[in-house]
Amino acid sequence: MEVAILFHTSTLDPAAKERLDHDGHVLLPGLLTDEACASLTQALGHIASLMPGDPNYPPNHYAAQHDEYLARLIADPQMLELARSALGGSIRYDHCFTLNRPGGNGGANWHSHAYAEEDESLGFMRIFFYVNGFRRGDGNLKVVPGSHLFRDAQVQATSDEDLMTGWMKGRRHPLSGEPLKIEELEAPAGSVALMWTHAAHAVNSRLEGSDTRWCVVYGYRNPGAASPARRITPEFENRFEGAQDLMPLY
Ligand SMILES: O=C(O)CCC(=O)C(=O)O
Ligand SMILES: [Fe+2]
Repeated sequence: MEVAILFHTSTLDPAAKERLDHDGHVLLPGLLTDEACASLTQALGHIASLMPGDPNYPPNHYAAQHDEYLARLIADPQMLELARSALGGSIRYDHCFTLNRPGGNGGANWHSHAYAEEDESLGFMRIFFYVNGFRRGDGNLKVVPGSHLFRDAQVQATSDEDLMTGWMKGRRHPLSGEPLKIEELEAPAGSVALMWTHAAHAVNSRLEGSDTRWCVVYGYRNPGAASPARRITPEFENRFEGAQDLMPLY
């Protein structure tokens, strides 16, 4: 299979890296090429057609194992360059989830994700492909800049108000000293978002009548700790060709 160029550029420039580390996320508008968007739309539609599937290995949580194009992206040289420009040289692949949200989808409550809470030298990066983007108020991602620096795997709230009166209350951005605040993102088609795993985030409902928001996330991390997010079957770990070094837990 011929795989087209994925990104227009695959290095995170110093300003983008600075924003990523300061805010916990960075949005890279229009990074995906049109060819990649076309292949991704097809692949994400393919995963949607396999749902719900095996409850133990649901296709959306093992997406790369169910689609050849998504599998190839795990070790795509541009993908690895982007992941390494955030994480440094030593990385492992962790998971590939589809996050397709059709019209009327309920979004996601506020949460963060776990990895190596006690060891700041170990990072976990999520790389989201927002193939057809999103507008504010319609399946958009929301974030709290600075929240990743608390390395709290337990952030939870069912509404913005809950988060503001709960987890956010009294907390300040550890670097700027400003009170934490919620930011609603907007992403044009072809956008990629990078996010450190401990960042507080949520997703607004997709409006009834909106088309499906096509999205896939790839997780990469520095090896060194157990990963509760990891979704790789033993068969895939052993048979994946071209990325053997990326697949082990440690
Ligand atoms: O659907 C999204 O945009 C983000 C979903 C999410 O919270 C995640 O994958 O960790
Ligand atoms: Fe999440």
